[in-house]
Amino acid sequence: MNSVLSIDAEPYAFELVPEKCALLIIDMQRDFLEPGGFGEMLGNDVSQLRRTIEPNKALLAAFRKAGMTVMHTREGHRPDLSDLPPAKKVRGHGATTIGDIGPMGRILIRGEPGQDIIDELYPLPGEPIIDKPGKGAFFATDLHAILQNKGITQLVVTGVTTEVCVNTTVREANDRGFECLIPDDCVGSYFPIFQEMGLKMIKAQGGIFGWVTSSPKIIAALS
Ligand code: TIU
Repeated sequence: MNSVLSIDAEPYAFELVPEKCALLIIDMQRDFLEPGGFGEMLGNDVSQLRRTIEPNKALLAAFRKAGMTVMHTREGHRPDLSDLPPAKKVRGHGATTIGDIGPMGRILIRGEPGQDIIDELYPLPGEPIIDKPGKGAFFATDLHAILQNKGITQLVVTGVTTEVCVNTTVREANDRGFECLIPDDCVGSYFPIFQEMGLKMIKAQGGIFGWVTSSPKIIAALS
């Protein structure tokens, strides 16, 4: 029988089954997090995201040590932009948009340095990387198929940004029957109010989309 680890969480304890639970790290990409990247070029305060790096490192190490499933996502598009909706390309009316040359290569294009995952959290061989064209990790990807084939029914979701790609992915996962646990110190937003509200939206109404905890509680349970 599978063991169950009870994790203190809001709105109530999360019953984590290690064999059925994966860590899904969303979009910890250089262009979103590194000083001098596209995120900072747009005027964002990357320190709001960078505070999640160390907690994610510790949580990732704990999942790897426990032999549990770890998966990573990257937001990005094909170099020919054939999977980039015109509406996404022009959104914001910026001078520099997706596909243009940015500070670390073409912005959000697969294979470019800025689109890749930061060194601190770089995937190990065998850890699936999901390249996603949307904000949610399920849209137009093979994430659902891979999770089903691995027998995964629970997700610990971390990464950036809390209110955009993390929230969208948690909602997609919830609708597909996955139970989602979000450690608040491992998700980040450029905007403190969105960080707070993005987490509140998940755990409100009896955990309408999922549960919120902090990474030390997960790590303690796994060790
Ligand atoms: N990964 C992710 O959240 N992509 C974004 O575009 N986020 C913003 O907050 N802009």
